[in-house]
Amino acid sequence: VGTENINTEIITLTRFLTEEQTKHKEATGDFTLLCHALQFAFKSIAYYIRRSTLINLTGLAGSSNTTGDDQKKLDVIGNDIFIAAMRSCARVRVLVSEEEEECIVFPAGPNARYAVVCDPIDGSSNLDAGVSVGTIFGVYLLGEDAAGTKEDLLKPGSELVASGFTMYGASAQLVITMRGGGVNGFTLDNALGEFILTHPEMRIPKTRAIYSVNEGNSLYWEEPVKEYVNSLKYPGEGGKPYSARYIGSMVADAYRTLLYGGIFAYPADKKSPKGKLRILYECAPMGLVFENAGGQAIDSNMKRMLDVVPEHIHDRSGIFMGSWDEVQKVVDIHKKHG
Ligand code: AHM
Ligand code: MG
Repeated sequence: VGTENINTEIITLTRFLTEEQTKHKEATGDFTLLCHALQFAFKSIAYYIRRSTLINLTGLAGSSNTTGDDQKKLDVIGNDIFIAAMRSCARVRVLVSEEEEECIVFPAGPNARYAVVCDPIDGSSNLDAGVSVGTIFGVYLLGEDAAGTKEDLLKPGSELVASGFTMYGASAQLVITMRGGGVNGFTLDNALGEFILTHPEMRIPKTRAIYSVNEGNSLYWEEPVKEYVNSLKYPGEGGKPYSARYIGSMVADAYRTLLYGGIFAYPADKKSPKGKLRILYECAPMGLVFENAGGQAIDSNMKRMLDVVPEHIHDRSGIFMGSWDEVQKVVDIHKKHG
């Protein structure tokens, strides 16, 4: 191997964050430290997922979470890892996790100015089959007068300062975006133990003939959703039907959609009138990623996902997100139905 093939100027997440921090004169370094704690949580979760079959971490923990989902052992471990990381960095005041009924409040401190939302292991029904799952996160900056309660988190996604996700697939892929910024993708190099910038300035293709939805729910769909999906499958004279891709892990379906384009949907329907996915730690963080990559994310009322304000921390919403043109087709069909 010639030395010219060795890249000695790789951009690690640590370097990326340091460079971002120096771009912002007003930055205190608190956000950077918070991100370091986040990346440690991702690395740990990735490590346990990879080893789960070997160290008896498959299967149920024997408990259920707030909404009655059976918890997997890894759901419990992922949640504990995430909480410990957020507590120990001393930059977080309030944490909402899918696995915790109430929000977790950490001690007040001069630097604990952030609120974090997370789904530690999303798509955990896929875990025991070795199929990709992910962690979703969002970060809010608390106001000076914030009391440090869950009310501080009942805000629209447009107020997120950063969000993203890590997919634990063939490799661990971290995607992060900041408000008003671009979307950057990193790959975990297991040997170095570092996330390396491999997908700078990600842009979602404007259009692509791929749809991703649990079609087993079509019996319960509202008319416009049925019509929309049918229009993809039966495009009429000379048209080519769309390809279907559905993993059942939002993070994995979202990551593919971000790279290849197309649309991911989990609409509200007659069985789940509020949808399935959670606003605070699933829909809003994804909304910011998709918008910042040049796509769209909307709810089942055709409202911008980032403008939806949850009333409760675990509230759900329907969601359509993906390539700009693909999501627009959903909007147009809904408009027609009035
Ligand atoms: P979870 O948070 O309990 O893992 O559920 C969320 C997951 C998403 O990752 C995925 O998009 C969806 O549920 C799949 O649901 P379904 O099995 O109804 O298609
Ligand atoms: Mg989830």
